[in-house]
Amino acid sequence: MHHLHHDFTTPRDHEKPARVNPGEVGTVDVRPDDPVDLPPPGDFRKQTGRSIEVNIPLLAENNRLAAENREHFKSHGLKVINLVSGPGAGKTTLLARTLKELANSISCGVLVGDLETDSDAQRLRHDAVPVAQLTTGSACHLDAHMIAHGFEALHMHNPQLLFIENVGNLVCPAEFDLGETVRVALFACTDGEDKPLKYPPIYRSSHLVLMTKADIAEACGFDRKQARENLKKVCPKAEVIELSSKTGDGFEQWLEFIRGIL
Ligand SMILES: Nc1nc2c(ncn2[C@@H]2O[C@H](COP(=O)(O)OP(=O)(O)OP(=O)(O)O)[C@@H](O)[C@H]2O)c(=O)[nH]1
Ligand SMILES: [Zn+2]
Ligand SMILES: [Zn+2]
Repeated sequence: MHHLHHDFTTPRDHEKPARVNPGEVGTVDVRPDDPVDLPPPGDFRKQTGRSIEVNIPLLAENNRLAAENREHFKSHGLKVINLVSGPGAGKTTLLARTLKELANSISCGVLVGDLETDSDAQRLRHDAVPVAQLTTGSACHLDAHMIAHGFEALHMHNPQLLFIENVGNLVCPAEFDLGETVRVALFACTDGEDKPLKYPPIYRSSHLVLMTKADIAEACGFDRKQARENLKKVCPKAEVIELSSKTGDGFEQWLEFIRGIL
């Protein structure tokens, strides 16, 4: 069941996001107008009843907006990749390298979500690509409403591909459809082989799993056979690609996957 800080995310409709051009990095503040504070320790029992009440309409509303996004993207011929993982699995590093490989031949845009800072957006700066940082404040995931605002800010001309880097979180992003074409989960060898078994929904809801940081798998004592078996149990249909954003190993397969959805 979802917790209290998911109460409501209302991007500030009155604040028109600044227009972000290729080569620029913009920030779109999508934090709720009325953020709900986390309850102090020991106080959570008082709060749980409320979180259960708000959860159902919240997700239903998100699903409705996600369907709208999907229609909208489709009418533009735009494909959308939603990257999800726990914190630090390598989403930004992967994206930076991916943009270097693709951005001069494919018209790309990027939305990147974090609670605070635009440091990921700055790392993704690219001459040919508009990049907007979505700062969520307390929200531990992106939702469909935030994506609609962010996409508006990007003002993409003849866009072909939108990358979304979700907030680093192995739990909540699984439940929030953004209207994406495909969802891609990153599973770093530094995460440990057991993560698919412990956090099934994020992997189960993904079309592709990227086993990242392959260059340091050995040093981590990562058992890739076990990891693949665990993924098979949880998401038997998902494609799995092992890669490294440092060395570029496995990247051809990943780029092939992307070209395959365009
Ligand atoms: N060795 C190695 N390190 C990597 C690789 N990809 C990312 N890293 C490192 O892992 C750390 C986290 O990478 P990020 O790309 O910031 O991860 P992230 O998923 O975007 O993190 P959040 O946005 O905070 O959730 C950084 O120190 C990266 O340099 C890789 O393929 N190999
Ligand atoms: Zn990142
Ligand atoms: Zn949460």
